[in-house]
Amino acid sequence: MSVEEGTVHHTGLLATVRGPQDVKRMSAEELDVLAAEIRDFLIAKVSRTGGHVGPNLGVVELTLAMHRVFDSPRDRLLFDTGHQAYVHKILTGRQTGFDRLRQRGGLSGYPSQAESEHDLIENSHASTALSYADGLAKAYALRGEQRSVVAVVGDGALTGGMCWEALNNIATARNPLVIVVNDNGRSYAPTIGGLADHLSSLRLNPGYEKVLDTVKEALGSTPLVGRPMYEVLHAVKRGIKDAVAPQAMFEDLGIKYVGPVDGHDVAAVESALRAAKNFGGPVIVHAVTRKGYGYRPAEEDEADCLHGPGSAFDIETGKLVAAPSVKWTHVFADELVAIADERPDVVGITAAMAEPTGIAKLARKHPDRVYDVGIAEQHAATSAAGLALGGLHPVVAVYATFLNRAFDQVLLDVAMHRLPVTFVLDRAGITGPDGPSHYGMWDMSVFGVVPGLRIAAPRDAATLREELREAVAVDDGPTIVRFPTGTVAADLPAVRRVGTVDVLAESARKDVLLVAVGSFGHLGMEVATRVAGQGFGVTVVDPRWVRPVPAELVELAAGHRLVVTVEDGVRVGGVGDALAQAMRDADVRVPLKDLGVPADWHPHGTRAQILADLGLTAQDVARDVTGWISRLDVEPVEPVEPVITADDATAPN
Ligand SMILES: Cc1ncc(C[n+]2csc(CCOP(=O)(O)OP(=O)(O)O)c2C)c(N)n1
Repeated sequence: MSVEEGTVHHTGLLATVRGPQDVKRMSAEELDVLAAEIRDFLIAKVSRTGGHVGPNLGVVELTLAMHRVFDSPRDRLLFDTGHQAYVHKILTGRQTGFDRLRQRGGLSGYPSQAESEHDLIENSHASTALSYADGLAKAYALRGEQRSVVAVVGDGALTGGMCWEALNNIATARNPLVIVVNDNGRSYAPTIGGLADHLSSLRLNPGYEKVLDTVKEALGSTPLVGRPMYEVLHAVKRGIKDAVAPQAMFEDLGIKYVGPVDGHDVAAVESALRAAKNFGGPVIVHAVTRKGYGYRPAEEDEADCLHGPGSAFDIETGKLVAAPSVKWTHVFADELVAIADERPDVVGITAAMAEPTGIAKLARKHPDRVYDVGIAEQHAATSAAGLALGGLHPVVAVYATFLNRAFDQVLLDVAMHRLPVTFVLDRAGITGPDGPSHYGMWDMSVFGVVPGLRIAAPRDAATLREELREAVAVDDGPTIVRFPTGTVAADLPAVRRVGTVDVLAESARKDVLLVAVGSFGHLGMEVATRVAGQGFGVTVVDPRWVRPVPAELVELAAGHRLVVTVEDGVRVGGVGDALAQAMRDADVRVPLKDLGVPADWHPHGTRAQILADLGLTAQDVARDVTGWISRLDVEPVEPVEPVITADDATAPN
């Protein structure tokens, strides 16, 4: 029932729900009211914190039905990606947590074992739930435990290869397992690909309503107790086959198919789930839902049905409350279009994230030169290799955390073939409210080991444009350009350039070489001023290209008494580690301290909060640097030396 229809008389039912057992007791009428109250609750809470509002509005009835049919936590409910588990959280005793959703110390935006025994997998990278389910079902079978395993997977996540690897195994293992396909036709944007076409042919077929009726009749009129499931399924199958034959694909795989069911009809979903539960083998329940259901701004949002506003939004309009600002993504998107206008060989690839990565801008200008491959980062990398072999220069735009998936493809399919593919990693480093799985903090370490791969970390809009151009000019191997989330840093001009390295500030005295990676340029400047205040001379450099380590960086290091690196990535194998190795190789015996992100699971919070927790603020770094240089028995000078910056160098006399 739609919130906006205003027809629901709220009774405070939601407040009485402390666990799944309270939902099991409710009548059909009460469930309607509860669904409406959940929608109101979601909209009210998420509009204050930001979060995945659209996907969760779409799974209200689905989740209610799941908790009525199965006994969580004994039965295992797995949510693929996990961004659509808010309703599950609401029904499992976590309503009060929503005031601090995605905030530091507050409720996670994804399932979390620490929060509840009802949460098992914390994946948040798409397309994994079916593999978890396969393993769980095998484990319960081997241990002789009677527990149901239920995995909810979106049509978007189904475009990921892991799902198909899992289905292949699930079909062979034949263990009882329920796969709920939450088919809303969307990833962020409409889901692409052959599978999506197949599902949507079913949804859009004029016979769909008829099919739904047939299914409802078949399921509704069939006494489920005492009647073999296959008869039910066959009845359903016959009904559907007459209309659109949607089940062929799954049944060809050897997995029973129930559906399509109206995913906003609790009773219909419940019947299908009960039937599936009792079948005793793998079953797919195909539920058709609407993303953002019951909330007009989400339903009408063409871009992504309010998939996941990052911060507070206005309930009336669905628009973000925060004033718009120029993001790193926008700078990339504009420059890519400019480059593509000049270079017909430049094409774009996105893994189901055209708008969030900015590649949509290129798609609007040159629609035939952008490929949305679905949530398939591995395929994106090797398909890019194919495009490059075919004479093009692909730009693959992904969030940094998601390229981890494609390590082997980048290594062997792209780099070993010395192919000119540029990977643009948005949301690199500490990102914030999405928590540990979304931090793009591994890229410089993981991809740093790939032979012939060059990595750039721009510090501001000007260097992002410049380094992107340098990257697409490379024609003998892959490149990565990585930048963080949020508003782009103000341009920070260099005093001079040494090789590829920008010197951002320097003083006559060469005590400390501070290597500020990427967006830490501004932090480096502030550190230099603070440390100069203590009487030590600091040279701040931005290497621009961090892999391979620029030779000039090693030479600069040799001219100082201490080298300090600061980076927005894991320390192990990071820029600091790489520079230390290069210095050892060159017999440069200047001590080096590397600051960065410890290889650990860092909780969610704002980017600023997490960086502060890690001691990556100008104040903390300045204190560290001053302590380290003092301990090297370097005497400070009085009076304090001024730091020379580009502003000074260009200031009129
Ligand atoms: C490997 C990976 N790539 C990209 C994403 C980003 N992402 C989060 S949700 C989503 C769309 C999921 O669509 P679907 O599974 O249909 O769920 P819906 O949001 O439509 O309910 C994407 C692309 C991700 N979580 N994991």
